[in-house]
Amino acid sequence: MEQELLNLQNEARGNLNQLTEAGQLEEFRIRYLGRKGLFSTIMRELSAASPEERPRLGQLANSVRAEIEQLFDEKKTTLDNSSSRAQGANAIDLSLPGRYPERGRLHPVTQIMTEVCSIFEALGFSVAEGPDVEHDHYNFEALNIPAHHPARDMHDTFYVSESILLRTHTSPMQARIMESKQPPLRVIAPGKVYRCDSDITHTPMFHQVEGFLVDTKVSFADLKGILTVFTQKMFGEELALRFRPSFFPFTEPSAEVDIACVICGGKGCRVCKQTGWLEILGAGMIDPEVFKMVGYDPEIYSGFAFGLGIERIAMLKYGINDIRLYYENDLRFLSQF
Ligand code: 2NL
Repeated sequence: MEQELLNLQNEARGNLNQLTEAGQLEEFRIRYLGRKGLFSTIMRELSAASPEERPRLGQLANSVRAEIEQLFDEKKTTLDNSSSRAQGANAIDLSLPGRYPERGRLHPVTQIMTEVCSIFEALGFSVAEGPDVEHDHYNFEALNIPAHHPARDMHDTFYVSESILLRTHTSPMQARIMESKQPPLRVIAPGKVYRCDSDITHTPMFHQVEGFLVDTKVSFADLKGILTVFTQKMFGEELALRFRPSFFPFTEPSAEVDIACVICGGKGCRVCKQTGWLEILGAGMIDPEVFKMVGYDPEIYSGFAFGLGIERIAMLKYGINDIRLYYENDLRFLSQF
């Protein structure tokens, strides 16, 4: 047994010396030091040794095991160190292709906004931007919305103070322009607007483009012409269009403009609520009261105005069914546009 122990010691030393990778260590441990390993097998023979021999053999066995364990630990430390150093060197693999930062893109609302603006710019309109925080006068008064009009209800408007508010539409900008410039004018006002409302078709902040044209002898036919060109450029030349009578405080007569449903082509579906039509904008001839408010003579000038919601246009164009998706910042949604 003594010889066996010494042989095992020699063999283990030699084997351990030849190990070059951390991965081989476990194999060595199982073979020599494991519960069913060579060392344990020899130890089982200890019980067969004579009582006089047993203490000496036991001591020898313990010291052999201790030595193998110590050598094993030393080897493990060396190999672990060198393998982590090797990994460190490999952490930068110069042969790999570079990691490109993902290319960004414009938000779908910004894309549609830009598209709407460029269609009107091509028709001779200039673009005006103004403050989101407005005076009550420009948001309501100048647009012929009197003090007790439902649009002034606290539920719709975010008030900053009694007479300062977050604009509920972009038309205050148009009123500012009319007040400071003389016709002829063709202007669009894109931007953010705010209403205290939130569900699958409303967010408290959304985007509008409103526009107006003022000149002498502007007629409803001019309004129809401009808006027909716009909807055709936006949704396609073939699309049927209809002007439906409506009401806005700042225009008279007023109309809502529908396009044939882009989903079902006019047959009736869930998106158009079985009507075959989708409302895409509101418009009308500017009310003489508005002209008086901004100091234009309604006997000389006439004009039309229109307004559309960008989120809604993008929803119709892309078939999006929940407006809140625009503002959740989820790249799985946003990167589709
Ligand atoms: C709608 C309807 C509209 C305007 C907005 C406007 C009015 C004046 C001057 C300049 Cl007096 N702009 N805006 C006119 C008619 C309708 O919007 O349904 N918008 C989403």
